[in-house]
Amino acid sequence: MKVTEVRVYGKTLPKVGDYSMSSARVGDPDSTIVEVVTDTDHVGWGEVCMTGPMAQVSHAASVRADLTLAAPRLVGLDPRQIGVVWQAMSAAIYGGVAAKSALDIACWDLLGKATDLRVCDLLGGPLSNPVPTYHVIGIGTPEEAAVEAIRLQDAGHTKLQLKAGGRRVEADIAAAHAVADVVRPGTDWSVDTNMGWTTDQAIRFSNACRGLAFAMEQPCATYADLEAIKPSISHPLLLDESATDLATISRAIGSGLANGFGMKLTRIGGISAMRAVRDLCLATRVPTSFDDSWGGDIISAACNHVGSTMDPRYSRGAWTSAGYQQGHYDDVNGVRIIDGMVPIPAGGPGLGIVIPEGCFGEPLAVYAS
Ligand code: 0XW
Ligand code: MG
Repeated sequence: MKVTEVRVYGKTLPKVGDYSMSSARVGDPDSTIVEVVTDTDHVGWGEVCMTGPMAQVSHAASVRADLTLAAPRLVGLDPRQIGVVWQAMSAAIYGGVAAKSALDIACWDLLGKATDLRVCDLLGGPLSNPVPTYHVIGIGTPEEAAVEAIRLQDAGHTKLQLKAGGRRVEADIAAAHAVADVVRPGTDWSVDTNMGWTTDQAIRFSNACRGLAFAMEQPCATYADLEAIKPSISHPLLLDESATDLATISRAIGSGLANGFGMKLTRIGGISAMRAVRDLCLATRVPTSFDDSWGGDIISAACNHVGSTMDPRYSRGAWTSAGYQQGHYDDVNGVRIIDGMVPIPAGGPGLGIVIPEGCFGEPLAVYAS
């Protein structure tokens, strides 16, 4: 099997409802999809989609620019040899990990199709199906947060994330107490500011919410900030945006800084890197989620497949933006949240997602020999 062509598409994902984080109110994200075509007529699909230029370091234009360097390197390679693919991509561009991650995901899709195995089977087999996910409560009033927490738990969600930051910390404190009053036994929850607080605000927040059973996700912007607040907070600390690579993740575990992670596949290297994070977190019994910033059925399926193979005791869930947007690429097998859980897509080997002809219109770019 050899790659003959790589096609890059853009797809706007119309959002449903409000989705606010400390740094941005999410609009209609612009997703980048890659189609890797082979000489055996197998096709692999990958995707990367940022919520916008905040709070990720990449965005649609930067990803597509990075693909101009990384994508041509796949032409002529055997996509099943994913280590060889990474070597070739990284010889073309040192950074560009989000673009490389999308191509990595397409190669795993192809490996599955070539072996007639689902991605989860290639990763050791599913330990969960359906796979737990978590749902976000956006930034709002205490009453709004409590009402949404009740609605989500009534819908079967047992993992919640309350967004905070970008306003007076007293408002975040009030919202957290309001959610705490309605969280039911068995519901795990976290408060995530997407780097939005100063160290002072994070410490004040934790002190004012002492005894409330949530974890704090990425309360401040930098790894050093998180180290600075760690001795002064009374809540478990989850790293998200600071968990930029396996070395940093390993250091955060080894030092005891991290009590868990909010991981994004395309921030660290796609399915290949997320498999390594899964194994490290399993070995050290540090829970992690299996997320990405945003996206359609392809990236949601990739997160779901990897998340399904994690020991459930250490899975914080595989997030999908499916609950916040209209439609699917694959109307039959697309990623759906059912009672707070996400079934593994059943459309066949690889990611299990079947992309209809013309789904993404004309490609933005085509790379061929
Ligand atoms: C909840 N997410 C995975 C989706 C949004 O991009 C934000 C992100 C997070 O955990 O920060
Ligand atoms: Mg987060």
